[in-house]
Amino acid sequence: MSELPAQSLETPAPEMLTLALSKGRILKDTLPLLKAAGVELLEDPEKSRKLIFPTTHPQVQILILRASDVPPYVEHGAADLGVAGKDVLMEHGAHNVYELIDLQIARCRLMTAGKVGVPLPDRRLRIASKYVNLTRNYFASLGQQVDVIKLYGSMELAPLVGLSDLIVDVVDTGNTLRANGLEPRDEIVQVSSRLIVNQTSFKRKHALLQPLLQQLEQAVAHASSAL
Ligand code: PRT
Ligand code: MG
Repeated sequence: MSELPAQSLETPAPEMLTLALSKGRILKDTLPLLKAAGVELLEDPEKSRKLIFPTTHPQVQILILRASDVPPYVEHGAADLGVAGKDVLMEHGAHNVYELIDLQIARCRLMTAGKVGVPLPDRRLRIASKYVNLTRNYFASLGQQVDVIKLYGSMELAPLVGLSDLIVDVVDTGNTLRANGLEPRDEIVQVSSRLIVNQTSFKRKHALLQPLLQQLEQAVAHASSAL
């Protein structure tokens, strides 16, 4: 009788939770909340070229992605959880995910903006944005057909050089708009970052997720009561 391979006698690998985050403000503001839930990074992603990071929690690992790539990773189950701005979620359309917790971090406002003091022309408007779906939906909700021009950055330049009449972008202090001779016009939506979870992971990994979600919710409540 042949012996069982040693491997099969070992306990199965523990179930893992994979959380997708983006560098910058989301990472910075999410870390204290994770810490309160017993999850700390062992290495600073801002100083590393790695993309997968283990944590002090043996069953939690963190992926570092571009902000706009977080929803597709969670949607397709490559990450169980993710943190993404409401702007990014509205643009992507949150398929196959639950938006579980408003983490109340990375707050800003999604706005239209145009050149200071310049009225809108009496023709079909041209709007430049990286949020093309969101922009189209917003103007459609006002009954306005517009031409949307997709840009990947430096939106503020578009009205200055006549590429567009308005831009749609997120605004925090308004300094970037002011520095470029632009002014905020209409607020589309207030933005904060949300914890999203893949729907299948939510069911399959419920036991592992539940305590983490509870601690995160408490940390958010504690952080906002301290404001
Ligand atoms: O930078 P990258 O192209 O990789 O992606 P990203 O810009 O989407 O990521 P990141 O990390 O810059 O932003 C992540 C999320 O933070 C966004 O999806 C928002 O939900 C949220 N957030 C909060 C902001 C801001 N505040 C913000 N001020 N995202 C971007 N900005 C930028 C804005 O685009 C503009 O260029 O900051 C500038 C305006 O700031 P003020 O203070 O001058 O108004
Ligand atoms: Mg950015």
